Amino acid sequence: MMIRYKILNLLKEKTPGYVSGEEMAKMFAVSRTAVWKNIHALQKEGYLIAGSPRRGYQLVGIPDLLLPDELAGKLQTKVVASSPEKIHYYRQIDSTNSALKKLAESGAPEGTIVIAEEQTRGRGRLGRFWSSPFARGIYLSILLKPPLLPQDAPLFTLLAAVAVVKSIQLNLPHIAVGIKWPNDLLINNRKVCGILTELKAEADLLHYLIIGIGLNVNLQDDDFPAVLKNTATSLYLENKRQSVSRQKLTAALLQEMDSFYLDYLNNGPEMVISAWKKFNITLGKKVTVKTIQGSFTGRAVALERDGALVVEDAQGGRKRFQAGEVTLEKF
Ligand code: BT5
Repeated sequence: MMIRYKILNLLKEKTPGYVSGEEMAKMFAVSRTAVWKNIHALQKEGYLIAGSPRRGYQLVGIPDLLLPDELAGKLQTKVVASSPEKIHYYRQIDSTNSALKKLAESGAPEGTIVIAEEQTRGRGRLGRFWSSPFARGIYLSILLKPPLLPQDAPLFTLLAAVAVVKSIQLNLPHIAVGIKWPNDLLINNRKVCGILTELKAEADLLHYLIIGIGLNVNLQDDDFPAVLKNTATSLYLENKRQSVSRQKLTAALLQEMDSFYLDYLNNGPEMVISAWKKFNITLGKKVTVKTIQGSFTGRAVALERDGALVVEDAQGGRKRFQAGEVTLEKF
């Protein structure tokens, strides 16, 4: 373990007490300057560490940042973020999906994740943006390499959606989150989470999938750009303006992703599909699906095993969609 984290663990153990620089230097067989430098590095990561010339150092606060050391300690996953090396953490990045793509291209193992406190170019589908203010939301991407055909990949957007809903339920059981096919999570009809699944594949071979999740956790009114004021929400706003622990929620989300994924590998898509059906707010509704080929209005009647949505028009004609933009129509 890096000296930095040894120091951190020691400070945690002794909280609210002090540990002197000299004691740490002896304990870890380094110079006092090295101790000071490592304390400084921890402070830069966001840990609040007070220093007193006579008594030493004291850990005063752990920030609600998604620091790998804090996350790794909360996880018991088999694939997703299953070792500290698989967690790539940035305070700021253009897009976690783009960063993970680079890692995937250089051979990163399955379960590697990229997580950031802030994205400067967070992406939605079709070149749209994802607003990602610092330390307010969860912006993370997960690399998976399931043995399946490229055309089965859309199911993974649904898998991520149910994992997010479950993790919210575990932390905020009173909040009702609904899934709008294929990739939106809504609370009271406002978007709280979006999912962007990207892949690299040949005709009949999937190389890898990158699942990007953007979840509005502690965003307050002013954190949203004006264009989203009437369409977006956050868990904070829906939770009587009480903050939610991003660390706990992220850990729960990674844990749920891992267990749904393992279940998928062992037993097929049934569990994902039945969880999706339970939380969805799309089936049975009148919908308009827009795709590049045009738009189609009808009733959403079924979800297929690969995640495709089946819509039936007034004449009984059925159409199957693997992707698209859904508007829920009022009856
Ligand atoms: C999505 O696209 O909903 C997928 C969003 C995925 C974001 C994650 S964050 C981590 C990872 N790294 C990335 O770069 N991306 C992923 P779409 O269905 O196309 O919706 C995009 C639309 O949602 C935008 O055009 C806005 O209208 C709206 N939007 C943007 N930011 C939002 C936010 N924070 N909350 C709610 N709505 C938002």
